[in-house]
Amino acid sequence: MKPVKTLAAALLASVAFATTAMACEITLRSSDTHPDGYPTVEAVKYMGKLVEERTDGRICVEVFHSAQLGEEKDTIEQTKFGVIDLNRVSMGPFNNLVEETKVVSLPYIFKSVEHMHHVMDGPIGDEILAAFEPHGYVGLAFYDGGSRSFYNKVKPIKSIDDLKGMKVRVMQSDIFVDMMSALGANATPMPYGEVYSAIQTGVIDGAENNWPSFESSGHYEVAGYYTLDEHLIVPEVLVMSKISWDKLSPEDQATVRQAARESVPEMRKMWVAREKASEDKVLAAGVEVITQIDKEPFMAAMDSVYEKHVTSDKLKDLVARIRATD
Ligand code: GTR
Repeated sequence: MKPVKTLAAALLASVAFATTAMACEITLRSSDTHPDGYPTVEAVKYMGKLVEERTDGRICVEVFHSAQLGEEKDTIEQTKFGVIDLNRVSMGPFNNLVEETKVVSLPYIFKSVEHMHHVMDGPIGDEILAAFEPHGYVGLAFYDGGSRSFYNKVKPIKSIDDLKGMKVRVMQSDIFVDMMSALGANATPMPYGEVYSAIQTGVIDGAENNWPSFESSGHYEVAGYYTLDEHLIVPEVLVMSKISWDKLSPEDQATVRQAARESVPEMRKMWVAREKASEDKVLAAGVEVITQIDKEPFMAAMDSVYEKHVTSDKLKDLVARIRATD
């Protein structure tokens, strides 16, 4: 009798599954480079849950984590063409497309994560979100990306001199290439997914990132020195393809936008917890963390980066307003 019961249960389950799947009239495909469980991935899932509930299951969100849809630069392109509907990426790879994202990718532009929150939660953040639209994207929300610091496999970086001549991977944006040159290092821009083996094989000496990425990518296994110089606080962004957006009714657009907004505080909570968990894991693995570092020389070296990249009146004004925000 038992197998029959099991078969009946399986049949029922598959009918239930089919009903749920059929109920989604629209499935929004969302890309993320990070693995399942990472705060950005979970935040978009949370947003999707809200959207599904509020549209009675008509609109669903499917998150493709672990770069299943490609590396960030490629997915940004595919999002423009509506091949990918939603995309959670760093602002860095957007620098060459949306000029305004450059200001929040500048080294030491934010005094702290709190300062970044104040700026991105206010009118400047709204302005930057709106700036995506003429380029084929609808900016929905900003997520946290902590502070980025240097790690490498060669030696502990205790001062700016230790960076001289080092080969350091950066995100694919000219700002970061110039940042490394200003610090006397050699920048190697490359996709995130290639960094682990590049460090392992010695193509590069190291890279830079926040605690959760340093840990979840496994980079800490191949780069044993982490220096908390915190040169970048780059917010992350959730965008939607304008093509996919235009297919939604104004009411559904409002639901998506609101759900994205509501995912932000959830994301921040998850981020704080993950930062701590990642730090614990990295420390337990024996990585040497350099905390006593004089940031002044790093900051002073960035003048040339600002001179080169903050050229238009629009960007100058944004930088001045960010600096004037508490
Ligand atoms: C992470 C960020 C990713 C990606 C990655 C990188 O901190 O969350 O979106 O930009 O850094 O360095 O490429």
